[in-house]
Amino acid sequence: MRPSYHPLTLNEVIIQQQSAFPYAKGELSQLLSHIAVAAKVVNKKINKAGLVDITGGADNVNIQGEAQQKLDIFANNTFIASIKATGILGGIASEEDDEIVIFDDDLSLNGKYVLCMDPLDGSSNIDVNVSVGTIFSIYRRISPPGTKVVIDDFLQEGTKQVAAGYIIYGSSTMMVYTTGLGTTSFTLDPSIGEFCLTEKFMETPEDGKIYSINEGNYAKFPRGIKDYLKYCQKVDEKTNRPYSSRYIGSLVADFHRNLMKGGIFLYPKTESNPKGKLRLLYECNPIAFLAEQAGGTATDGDGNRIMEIKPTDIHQRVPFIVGSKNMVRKVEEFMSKYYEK
Ligand code: P6P
Repeated sequence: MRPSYHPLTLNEVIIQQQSAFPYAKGELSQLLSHIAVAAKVVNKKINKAGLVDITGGADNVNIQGEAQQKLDIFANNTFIASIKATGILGGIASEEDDEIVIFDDDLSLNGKYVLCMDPLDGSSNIDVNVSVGTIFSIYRRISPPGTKVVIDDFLQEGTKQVAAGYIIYGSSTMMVYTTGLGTTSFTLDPSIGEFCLTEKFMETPEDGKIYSINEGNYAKFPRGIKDYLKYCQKVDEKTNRPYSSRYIGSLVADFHRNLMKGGIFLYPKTESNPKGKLRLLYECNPIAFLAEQAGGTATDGDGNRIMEIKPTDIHQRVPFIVGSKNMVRKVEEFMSKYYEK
């Protein structure tokens, strides 16, 4: 009989789900457990960020042209080291590395999986103590085991993901992941150093009252997005519109709130950025997988399901609309009036 104070840990839940998982002989479970270990190491560093010289820029710039924060580099190195140690992965595509990182040791050459990750998303918020996150996505490789992984192993549609998740370093540190058997959340209990089960089979409300978008870009939004925002802000004769605008500028934090409460996150295309800002492989696809597994939807605003977009580049950007099913549908309704015919 389990003592009532001891909730199920991440490892226990993974093993439970493992038995229902078609083809993982423990590798996937081991991989998720190693991701959790790296997350604890990064979490510890983030929690002390204000006290040690680890915040602020690292005086260089990543492929996105964004100033790399010291914690970005620390997180990237920590996740790569921890995941490589499993020997299960053939390589990694990371926001912080221009090219794919190939693991060519004997063990990893036979690794069955590849991983895409944003090691510390929203890192520009670190210095102002706003929640940040790690986002990851796992695929089975398509190139033959025993060889080095190749770029095509990473350029798979999001529907091919075998697992995806994020860690949110917020008022508490949580891991939310899916292996296609629903979306499950865990909360780190620092007193025992374990991620403990919080919610299984999360369900995001079909409707919500929150919209999350950087309205500073309003002038450059497509007509359909402007129409949707006016719809949200319009005061209805009978009742005030119930919508609230909530935007923290950290994808994981904005998405996590909307996943729990219902809502929509939008990073649409603009005249100056027709592909939007967010990256398909290690931001949009994993978040889309989690959203869909919780009953939500994710599109590019032009009627295309995010997880069906065929990637052409590991750092490819796509417009991103994700959240409560009926809210995404409403955006698509407004946008469809102006689809290029
Ligand atoms: P903007 C953080 O840099 C990030 O990649 C996401 O976490 C976040 O949703 C978005 O960019 C914020 O972008 O242009 O609104 O500052």
